[in-house]
Amino acid sequence: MPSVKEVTEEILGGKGFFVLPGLMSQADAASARASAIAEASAAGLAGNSARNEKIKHGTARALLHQGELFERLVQNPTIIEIAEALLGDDMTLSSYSCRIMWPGATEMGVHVDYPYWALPEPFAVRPPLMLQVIWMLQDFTETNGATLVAPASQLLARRPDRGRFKREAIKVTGASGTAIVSHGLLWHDTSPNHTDEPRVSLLINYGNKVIRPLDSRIGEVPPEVLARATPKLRQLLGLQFGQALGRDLQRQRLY
Ligand SMILES: O=C(O)CCC(=O)C(=O)O
Repeated sequence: MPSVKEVTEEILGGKGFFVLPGLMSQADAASARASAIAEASAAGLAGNSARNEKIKHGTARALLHQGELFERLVQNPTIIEIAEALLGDDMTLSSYSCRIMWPGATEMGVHVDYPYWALPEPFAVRPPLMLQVIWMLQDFTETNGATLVAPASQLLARRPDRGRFKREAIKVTGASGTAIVSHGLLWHDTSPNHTDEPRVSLLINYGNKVIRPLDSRIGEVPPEVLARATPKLRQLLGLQFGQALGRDLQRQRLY
């Protein structure tokens, strides 16, 4: 296991991403995958806009309404350590969903992550505003829609250029339970799913606390989830924003 420093340095000043195998058990990955497929199937082709219908991508959201497994997965201690080293120990959860690439799914389109796509350029690599975690909920293979990344593209600190991405992108394959952690500025995409099984990723975006969460309803969880929430989960849900600001003010001796 690499040190947190090695991982964060690679994310900021190196390839922009790090692949961490075996951080989630295969049993947890399989359960999370089954829940996501069940939820998306119940909702039809989830998020069934014309565009999603065409590219055969679905999304399962509201994961914190779907049982304790998802509460545990979003607090993976290794990932939290990396996220806090990059974003501060008061960072929060910005979005939490599963991307389902049904058989025949095509690329979703190269992009940087929120909030960068919602901001005007120029962007800054430091301080990072967002860390994306792409969890492989089954093996990501050459043919089933594995994630594509352009190494070191975060250093360009600009919106993706499709031609350059095509030339430089590599496919990240790996075993179920692997996490890809990346800078929100890294250019990335999905590859086509040529198999007859859905490919599912668990997508987590952790953000600097001052960035409004992408999912504006991220803090709306069922009362029983709130009642059993750990301090870390409360932090992730943005419930400790006031205290975090208080610490910032104290550090600057403003009060
Ligand atoms: O599932 C993946 O491989 C990446 C998906 C992604 O980047 C996204 O939904 O923004």
